Amino acid sequence: MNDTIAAIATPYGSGGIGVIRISGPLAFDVAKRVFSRKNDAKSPLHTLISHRVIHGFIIHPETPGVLKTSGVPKSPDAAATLDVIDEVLMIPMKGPKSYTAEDVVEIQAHSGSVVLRTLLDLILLQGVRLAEPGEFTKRAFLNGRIDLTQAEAVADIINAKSARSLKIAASQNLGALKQKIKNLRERLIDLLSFLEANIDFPDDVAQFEPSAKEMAMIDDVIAQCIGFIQQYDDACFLKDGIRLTICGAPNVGKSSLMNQLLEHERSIVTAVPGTTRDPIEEVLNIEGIPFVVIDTAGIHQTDDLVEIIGIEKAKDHIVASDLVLYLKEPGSKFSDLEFEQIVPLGKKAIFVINKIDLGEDDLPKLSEKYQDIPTIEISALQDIGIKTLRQKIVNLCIAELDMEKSSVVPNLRHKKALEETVCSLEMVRSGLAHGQEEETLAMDIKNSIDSLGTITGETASLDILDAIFNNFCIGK
Ligand SMILES: Nc1nc2c(ncn2[C@@H]2O[C@H](COP(=O)(O)OP(=O)(O)O)[C@@H](O)[C@H]2O)c(=O)[nH]1
Ligand SMILES: [Mg+2]
Repeated sequence: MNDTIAAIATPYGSGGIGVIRISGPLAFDVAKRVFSRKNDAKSPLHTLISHRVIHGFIIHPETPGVLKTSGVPKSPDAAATLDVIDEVLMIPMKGPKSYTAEDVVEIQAHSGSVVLRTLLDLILLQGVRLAEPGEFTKRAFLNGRIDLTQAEAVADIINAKSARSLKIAASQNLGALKQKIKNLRERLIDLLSFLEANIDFPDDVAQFEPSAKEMAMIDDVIAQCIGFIQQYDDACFLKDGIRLTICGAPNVGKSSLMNQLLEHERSIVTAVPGTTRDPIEEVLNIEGIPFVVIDTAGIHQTDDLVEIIGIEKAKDHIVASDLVLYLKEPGSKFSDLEFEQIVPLGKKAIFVINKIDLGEDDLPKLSEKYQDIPTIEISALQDIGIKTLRQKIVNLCIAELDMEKSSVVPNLRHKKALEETVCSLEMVRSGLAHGQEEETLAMDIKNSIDSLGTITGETASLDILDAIFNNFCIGK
């Protein structure tokens, strides 16, 4: 934490601008050493004004003309010998008013792998260490500028696959979840302090008498934790993508539908049954909601070993998916037995009749038993009914979801901590009801406070921190 770190903060490859970020006590000194206001000589910066953009050049400090402050080369020829790496904009940010709360310098250079790498190498030569993945954000957390939920939100923003998941991440980044957890924790801390005062100084404070007020408070905290857990269950797919599997017999047009939904040729389509073997997965956005669409091998009886493996994989995907599109063609019959073998009971499904452009009247019909499953007629080939199908998919997936409520959506780690909190609070609840001794009550309350603290980071172990920050990219 005491050293200075640097990394390229923008993606690898060519682009308009690439950013190098430096953070730590040496950041300003290093910036002054490699930066020059002009390209004809070293025009050193004596002071850096925080949060003000400066235009200039990054020059290798070991360049002969640079090292000598007197006898500075004036001619264009001499300038050409200067080792100018790039023309840049530099933004110094004095801590704590920076991303990491340390002194930070961001250098906006041209984005190319060689120019950024050369710049970074030069900075690393000045006693600066290459940052580990997520280290800038980790420092922001360790320096108390953000809590753990906000750090996690940074990764969620970077990885957001849709407008809705971005909205959730952005609200968490602003501290929506942090604030809610903090409030719950403070209420429990108040109760704990009162209890502990009773234990330590029984004669000096009013006797602790568990009242309806304490009970109601515990009930309320439990209810709020359960509410958050519910929100995780309802909305976690908004973060990870709703899994949508396309299945059915060979040649019904599964791959054609996949391509039509994606609006590009992703799956191979041929008139030969058994074309698709390995499941094909792609991310798709419908109305800002992320889906993972999976095209699978046609399910039927076969002796072809490769197809058999593909069919097994298809079945696994169906089981793991949130929604199944079950395809049939006109002229075929719907069979309960066949359907049950493919789509497990209770799985959300849409019955899709494809190839209606063929003009065939003999359309398959769901049996009585499956009247709740919506049916839709399409032509994947001629783009008929695809818009309606998209709409149906979205409606089915988000029908039960209250979008406003889900602006605070815990992740799996938070959910586990919330479950532990509820567990400890249930013990407190029954302890209060049965007049349990104060020491035991205090311990259970303390456990619940600690569990909530792992969410925001107050009581998170090093393992948790490593697990979170190792998932970041370098430079974030
Ligand atoms: N007429 C018609 N043919 C289609 C339609 N969708 C797919 N096909 C054809 O059906 C054949 C099988 O399609 P494919 O997508 O590979 O089916 P899969 O085996 O279920 O993946 C190909 O010749 C497609 O051109 C459709 O809506 N109408
Ligand atoms: Mg196919």
